[in-house]
Order: sequence, then structure tokens, then C-alpha cells
Amino acid sequence: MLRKILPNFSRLQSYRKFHTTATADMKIISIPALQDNYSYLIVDESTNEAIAVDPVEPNKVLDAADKAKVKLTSVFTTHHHWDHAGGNEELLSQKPELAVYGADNRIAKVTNFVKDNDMFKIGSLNVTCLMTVCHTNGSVSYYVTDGEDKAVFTGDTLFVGGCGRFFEGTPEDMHHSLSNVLALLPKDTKVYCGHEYTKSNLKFALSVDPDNTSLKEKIAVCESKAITVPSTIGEELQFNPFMRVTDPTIQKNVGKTDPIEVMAKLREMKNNFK
Ligand SMILES: *[C@@H]1O[C@H](CO)[C@@H](O)[C@H](O)[C@H]1NC(C)=O
Ligand SMILES: *[C@@H]1O[C@H](CO)[C@@H](O)[C@H](O)[C@H]1NC(C)=O
Ligand SMILES: *[C@@H]1O[C@H](CO)[C@@H](O)[C@H](O)[C@H]1NC(C)=O
Ligand SMILES: CC(=O)N[C@H]1CO[C@H](CO)[C@@H](O)[C@@H]1O
Ligand SMILES: CC(=O)N[C@H]1CO[C@H](CO)[C@@H](O)[C@@H]1O
Ligand SMILES: [Zn+2]
Repeated sequence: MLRKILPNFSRLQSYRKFHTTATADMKIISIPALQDNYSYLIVDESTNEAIAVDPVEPNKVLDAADKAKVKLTSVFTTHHHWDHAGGNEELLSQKPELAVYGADNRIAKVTNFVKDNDMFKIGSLNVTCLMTVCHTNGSVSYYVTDGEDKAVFTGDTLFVGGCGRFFEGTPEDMHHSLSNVLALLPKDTKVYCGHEYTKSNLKFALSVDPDNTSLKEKIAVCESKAITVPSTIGEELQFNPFMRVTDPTIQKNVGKTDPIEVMAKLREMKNNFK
């Protein structure tokens, strides 16, 4: 509402000033898909435009857009795996006008190939693409803000309390993606990940960080919840072992001190964790 009476700020410079006093315009709708996979709708409430993130089951996303009475204009694909990108063909067959963002030529229907630190606006939302490779070598996290609220869509790179498997990258790549890229986002950035793996992630985290009170509190909070997403970057830094590879307790419990070796060991232990 407020926005309608304000002048046209088209440059980021003005945009930043404008938003320091504006009310937040971003709304995020979580859409559980398949068994444990998440798609999302990011809505810009000032223009009613919406972005679908990893719309693996297109009809669920289109229904959600109809219910919310928003106009879907774009698709963000986090990586090429079928349970994220597998809905693009079908969605585009119904809505060929959509702009599809992604960073991997194995993703169907991409119209806008993105690179690290690409920035653009969708409606009034400010989007920054962050290459966060390792799970796949074309994995992107999309950082989206209306100047007040902040969210990052991490696909299978960062999960609540964990991270994705290293299919196309090294422990060094994951360490870089988590600690040199995602950890540097503002602490109040909400983390929207690709799967609901929180409970098993936190159980593993407790095995290597048994006395961490933040972790125990998070486990208690998540116990009774079916949907635990989003968390925040600030929270993850408190209890996600893969973001805490320099923590002495975790180093002691995995028997390594070099952060890259801690990362490798954590992943190996998690893969074998029951
Ligand atoms: C806002 O400004 C941009 C760039 O100057 C221009 O292309 C666009 O048409 C303007 N939009 C409106 C609604 O005036
Ligand atoms: C990404 O990994 C795939 C599969 O291993 C490989 O074919 C491709 O060349 C890699 N791409 C880059 C940019 O490294
Ligand atoms: C838009 O994104 C850029 C890049 O992250 C950032 O420098 C700028 O402050 C952002 N503007 C707002 C209003 O969030
Ligand atoms: C029901 C279903 O297909 N769920 C999928 C969710 O994503 C994981 C991959 O992370 C698949 O293994 C599941 O099959
Ligand atoms: C007891 C313990 O190890 N608590 C730690 C949990 O994690 C936070 C965030 O790093 C630390 O500040 C606590 O010391
Ligand atoms: Zn994946």
C-alpha cells in the first residue's frame, strides 16, 4: 500500500534508502512436496509477483499461487537433481512465459543462467545468487531481501542442522560454501532448505557436540514439529556442526583439528550414522 504512493526507485542506491523505512513486503509460502522435499513460493506483496523455488510438483505450486492470488513470474532452481529441477519441464509446458533461473546446463528450461554474485530484482525484491558448490558443482543459493526481511534458499547445500552430501565437490568446497559464503549473510537471514531432514541432523549433531545447550534447545523445539524450516543463519552457527568445524569440542569428538579434515570426517560420520 505504502509503496503505491512513493516515487519510482529503480536503482539499488535509492532502493536501499527507501527500504530503511518501508514495511516488509516479502512473504514466503512453504510447499511440502514428495515425501520430505520442500518447494517455496516467494511473494512480493507490493507487486503480487511470485517466484517458485524448486517446483518439483508444479500443480502444488500453481495451486498455492492461485490460493494466494499472486502472479507467478519466475522459477529459481537450486540444482539439477530431479527432486528439485524435475518439475521445470511440466511447469513450463503450462506456463511457457516463466523466467527460469539456474546455474547448471543439466537443468531443463533455464532462461537465465546465473553466476556467483549476480544480482537482480524481481518486483521489489532484491536477489543475489551465491554459488555454493559441493553437493553439485552447479548449486546456487538465492539470497532474497525486501530490505528488511531476509531469506536464503539453500537447496541441498545447507540444511537445518546439517548439509548435503558431497556428490560433486570436496570437503574444502563445502567448507567454503558454508563458512565463507552462507555464514557471512546477516544472522537474521531465514534459511529455507530443500528437505525436512532436521531431526536426524540434530541427532547426529548431538553425537559430536553433546553439551551444546543451543543444540539441546533446538532439539526440544523441533521434537513436536512436522515442519522445522526455516531456521536462521545465526541459529545454524550455534548448532550446525558443519558450520562449526573450528569448534574445539567438535574437533575433539571427530579426532581432527584442521577445519577441512573436520569437515571430511563429519560427513563420513554422518553418512554412517544410525
Ligand atoms: C521506473 O524507472 C525505470 C527506469 O528509469 C523505468 O524503466 C520504468 O518504466 C519506471 N516505472 C514506472 C512505473 O514508472
Ligand atoms: C560437474 O560435474 C559433472 C559430473 O561429474 C561434470 O560432467 C561437469 O563437467 C562438472 N562441471 C563443472 C563446471 O565442473
Ligand atoms: C541488494 O543486494 C545487494 C547485494 O547483496 C546489497 O548490497 C544491497 O544492500 C541490497 N539492497 C537491499 C535493499 O537489501
Ligand atoms: C517421495 C519422494 O520422492 N521423496 C524424495 C525426496 O527427496 C529425496 C532426495 O533427497 C528422495 O530420495 C525422495 O525419494
Ligand atoms: C556447551 C557448548 O558447547 N555450548 C556451545 C554451543 O554453541 C554456541 C555457539 O557457538 C557456543 O557459544 C556454546 O559455547
Ligand atoms: Zn540434491
